[in-house]
Amino acid sequence: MNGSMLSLDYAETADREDFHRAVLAGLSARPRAIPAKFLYDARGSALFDEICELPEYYLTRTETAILKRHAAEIGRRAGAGCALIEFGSGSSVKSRLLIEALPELALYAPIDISREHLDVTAARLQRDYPKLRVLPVCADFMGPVPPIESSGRRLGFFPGSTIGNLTPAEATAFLCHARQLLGDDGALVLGVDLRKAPQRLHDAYNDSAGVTAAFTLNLLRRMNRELQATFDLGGFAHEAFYDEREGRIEIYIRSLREQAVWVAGHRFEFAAAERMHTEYSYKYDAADLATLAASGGFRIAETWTDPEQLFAVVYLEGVPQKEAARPRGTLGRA
Ligand code: AVJ
Repeated sequence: MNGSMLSLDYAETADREDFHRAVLAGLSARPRAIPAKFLYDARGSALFDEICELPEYYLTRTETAILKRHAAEIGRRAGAGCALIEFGSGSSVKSRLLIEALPELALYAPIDISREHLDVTAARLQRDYPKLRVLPVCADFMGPVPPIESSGRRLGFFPGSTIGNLTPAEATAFLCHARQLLGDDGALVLGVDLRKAPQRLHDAYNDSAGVTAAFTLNLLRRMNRELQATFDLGGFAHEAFYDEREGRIEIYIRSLREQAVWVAGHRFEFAAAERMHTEYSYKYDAADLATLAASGGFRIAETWTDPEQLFAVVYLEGVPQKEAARPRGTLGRA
């Protein structure tokens, strides 16, 4: 990593101990569930990059096309000298589009839970943009983030429909948190997958090459490796379906038979056909989006979509505090 690059670290929220704790809690809960953020170890991140290239997985290429088409407009809206803060940056491919479109960008601060991914990506960006101040922040963007020093207006970037992994309550909590971090004059560029024909959604999470299945089941491999677990990879299957009423894809790991597994010295029994939840992927429509934005103290300044209306990139502006609806749960409850 670049020796001169400063970085901020809140990694205690993102390490092996956190995984250990979450897995034991998740396997003891009913129904069983493991948080989606743990899908992204080195192999999981590589498999996700592969998913993004699949013919069925339209999300990444559609969002990239929207960003390309409207990057200059985003740059004009944000204005000169702002600081770009990315939530869950992964390999930062899309960030380059904004970095190049934002005039006199003062800072690029990618926040990511995966230390290796973050360091590699930040070093590469620093090399490609030697004059840009790059400040990698290792943290879970849902939790506390160390103070980031920057001048100018703050522009948040949360692409990829990562917000789709969050339940509505979690998405609201995220937006409130982002709103605080970005400040009163802050803005947020948010990528969201839209509601569409169920078959199209089903195919995107059940690709014919089996990459999505490998991505989901990698969680078992990770437990075997990091938590001395004894999962038989052939004894479980990936399952993904679209629940139209809820407007979300649900993803599970299903046990193919009755079996017992050891994880970090604890024994867990799985009934035949019992499933373990790994992900939600919420799909939005215009009304959902407006409600979501307002619940987090933002208003929608602009919505850009592709011609097929598969995906949306929205530009959210912070609603000045006095006008803002208070975050849910703080009113009338004290
Ligand atoms: C990274 C959360 C946007 O929900 O589409 C893709 C993750 N899981 N295929 C999504 C995912 C299975 C992805 N997000």
